[in-house]
Amino acid sequence: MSARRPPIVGRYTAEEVELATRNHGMPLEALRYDVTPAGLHYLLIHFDIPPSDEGWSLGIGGLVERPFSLSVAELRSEDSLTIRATLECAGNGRGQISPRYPSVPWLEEGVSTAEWTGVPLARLLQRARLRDGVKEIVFHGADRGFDHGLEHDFARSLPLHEAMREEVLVAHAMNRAPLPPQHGAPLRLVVPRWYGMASVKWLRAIEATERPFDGFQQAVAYRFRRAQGEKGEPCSLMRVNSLMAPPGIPDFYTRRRIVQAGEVEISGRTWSGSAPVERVEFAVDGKWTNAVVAKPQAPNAWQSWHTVWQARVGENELACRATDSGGNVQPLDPVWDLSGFGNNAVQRIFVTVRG
Ligand SMILES: Nc1nc2c(c(=O)[nH]1)N[C@H]1C(S)=C(S)[C@@H](COP(=O)(O)O)O[C@H]1N2
Ligand SMILES: [Mo]
Repeated sequence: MSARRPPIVGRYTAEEVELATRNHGMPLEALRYDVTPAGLHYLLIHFDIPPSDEGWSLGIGGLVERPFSLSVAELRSEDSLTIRATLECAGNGRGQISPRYPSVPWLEEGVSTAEWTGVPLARLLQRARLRDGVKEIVFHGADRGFDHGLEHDFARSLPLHEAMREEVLVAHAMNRAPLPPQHGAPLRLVVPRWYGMASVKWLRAIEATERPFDGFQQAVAYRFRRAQGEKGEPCSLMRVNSLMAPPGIPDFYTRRRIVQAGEVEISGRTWSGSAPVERVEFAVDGKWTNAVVAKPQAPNAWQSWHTVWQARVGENELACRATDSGGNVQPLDPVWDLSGFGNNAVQRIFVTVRG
């Protein structure tokens, strides 16, 4: 295996820019939609989008009594469930950390919400009859490439009890239309509440195992680490987070906001994988006040929040910060991570208020 890419400080590299153009984020004005229109949903594609040919089938095997496979048509004809779920990339916020890991340099736009339609994974696993001793379910994607010099298909696993959660879906539709190529056509896994890497796209095979999966994307990537060489903790549930839609109008190049003095409606979204969000605070130049947080619109989707800002002429820094019912609160500054995972530091927006 070749060495880890060393961290970088300063300007974004050509490689980071190329990754960022392939993997666009959600424009923050799209926080206005309960369900993100498919074309505005963020993207994270490690390798290439694989072709989804006519003969695609999904195999279910490994440590099971009755292995079987399903065509896409068969999967579509099953009773289905539609779940509204927020996905966020574990690397969201990486571009704000210094030194940063050379990868997709997300600032804060690697998050979106969609309606996913498909078959509960648990139903397929029950049909295959898991044998005693199964500990994990492994999901194999059809996309292949290299990382750290290691050639592999994108693959991830879930502990059995997570895989059996009723809202974990093998999805064939996004926002009531067939999955687009970039979001996993023809089939993908959707694991609500977990960071996005768990929701394996271009799903080809599901495998029950008795041993912890040691694939690259499980054992090497997607672990929180403070130092090189540490084994680290696996990324799982999304950390508590919030964003506001930038108010006013932007300057084209700097994206700095220009706002008219007076009452300004501020609104945004908030989410946490482990518990509903109870509180969102809004700050102007470091002075915090409580905003109004709406109840969850769906159990696995972001919540909306809003407040009114009395904007006076001048330069201001706006921020927002969420606390979930488990008492988890966003940090004021990024917490450093070797790979830039799990940065849920508060969002800051610089605004010029004019008279
Ligand atoms: N097969 C496969 N599945 C994948 C990925 C991938 O590169 N290949 N990227 C993962 C990551 S890191 C994220 S954040 C989500 C992004 O899903 P989206 O592109 O539909 O928003 O897909 C996950 N599933
Ligand atoms: Mo991701």
